[in-house]
Amino acid sequence: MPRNLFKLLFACAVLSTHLASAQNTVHNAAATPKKNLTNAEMANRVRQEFLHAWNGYKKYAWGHDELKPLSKSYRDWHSVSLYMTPVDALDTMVLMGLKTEAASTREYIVKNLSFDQDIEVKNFEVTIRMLGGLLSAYQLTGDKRLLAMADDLGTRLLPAFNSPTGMPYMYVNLKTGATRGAVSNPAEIGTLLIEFGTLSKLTGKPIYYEKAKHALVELYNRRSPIGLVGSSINVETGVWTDPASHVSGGIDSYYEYLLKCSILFDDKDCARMWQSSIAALNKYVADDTTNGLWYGTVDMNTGARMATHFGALDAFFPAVLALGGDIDRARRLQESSYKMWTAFGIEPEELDYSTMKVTSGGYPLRPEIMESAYYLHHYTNDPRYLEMGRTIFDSLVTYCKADVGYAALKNVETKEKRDNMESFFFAETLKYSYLLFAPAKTLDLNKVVFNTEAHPIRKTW
Ligand code: DMJ
Repeated sequence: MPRNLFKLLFACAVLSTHLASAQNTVHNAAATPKKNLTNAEMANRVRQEFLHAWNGYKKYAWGHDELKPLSKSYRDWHSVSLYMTPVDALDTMVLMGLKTEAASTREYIVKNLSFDQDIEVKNFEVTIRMLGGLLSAYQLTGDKRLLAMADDLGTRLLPAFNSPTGMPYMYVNLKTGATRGAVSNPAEIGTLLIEFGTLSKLTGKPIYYEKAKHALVELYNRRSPIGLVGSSINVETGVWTDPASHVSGGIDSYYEYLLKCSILFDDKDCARMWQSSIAALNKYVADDTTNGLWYGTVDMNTGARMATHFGALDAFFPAVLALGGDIDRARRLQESSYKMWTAFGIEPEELDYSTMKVTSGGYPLRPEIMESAYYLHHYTNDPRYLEMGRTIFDSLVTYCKADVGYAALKNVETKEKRDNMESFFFAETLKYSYLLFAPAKTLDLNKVVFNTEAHPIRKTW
């Protein structure tokens, strides 16, 4: 990096830290929607809001998994903390140029985080947040201690795959390897290969790739005759226990990883599985209505429509469609997601798109709609997606900003806040918001693949 540019970035980071320490000023300034900010000003605004949330976490929840922003306390997922927020947030800090903060957070994680704990963790959540976060931070910083920690974590998660089918159990104990949770779903079974595969490539240990790939193939092989998967499956018997097929939570990132693993690993099986899956989704699950394009719920065996529901989680799909080259459907679906957002001023967890009535009204600070705006802007350069990003970010600040950190909403119609700030707010929501407005050179989307928690992985093999 040229010296002057380095100095400039450093000066920006210092300036942002100073701005964030004057919390009240930042709060009041940012609460007013800013219509005419340049992209650079928007990126800086996102960075200030990151610091507002991060400083809240540091003050009231440091060393714990998450900040509880309203009660100004903290929440740990288990009996000991796994430093979920710092691990999830680290690569966002690096990308935002917050060098001092990133360096001290990295040091803290390396010195304090231990996976040698007698706790039962959710394989999927720990893989996408912790393994993904450690691997991406390793690639961005070159700090080999992070790779060693990822390797240790990967080894402790491997017993999850010891089911009769090879599809992983939901839970695994990090110390004993004991497993639990035979009834799982496509997202939890099929969203592991980016992380486990990358671990294999970076450590030279093939077992991680093999286990995660085998699980993905076993799942795909149980697709229905019309090419769809259901919502839940028993990993011991391989029998589906819920035939509802959609692209929402519980299935979503299974499809995402078929495509992304075909790109990241040049894996031809994944490419083939993606091609046949997207064809089935577009034939049966897509719902082209007078109210726009949506993806609803159908029976995996018959294709019969079961529900016309779409929600905040489904809003990741335009990004995947765009990455897969289907810009037309990506654009149309993003318009539907945006309609869902603007109908209430902020998006609900789920609505019925045939009536536009809310069926589940919370908003846990989800990133997916911003992720899709970022992908679509990258592929089309259309200012429409910057406009969307501005509106979405303005609503976030207006409705979710708390005195300390950011808070989820209990109900998007009343805008009542909930005492919760998930780590994905740092890993994803703020990262995609920043990248949408930051100069393209901050991170070249053509050169990385984001895991489903927005941790960018570079193909160095
Ligand atoms: C994240 O943990 C991941 O993006 C996951 O794939 C879906 N849910 C959350 C964010 O909404």
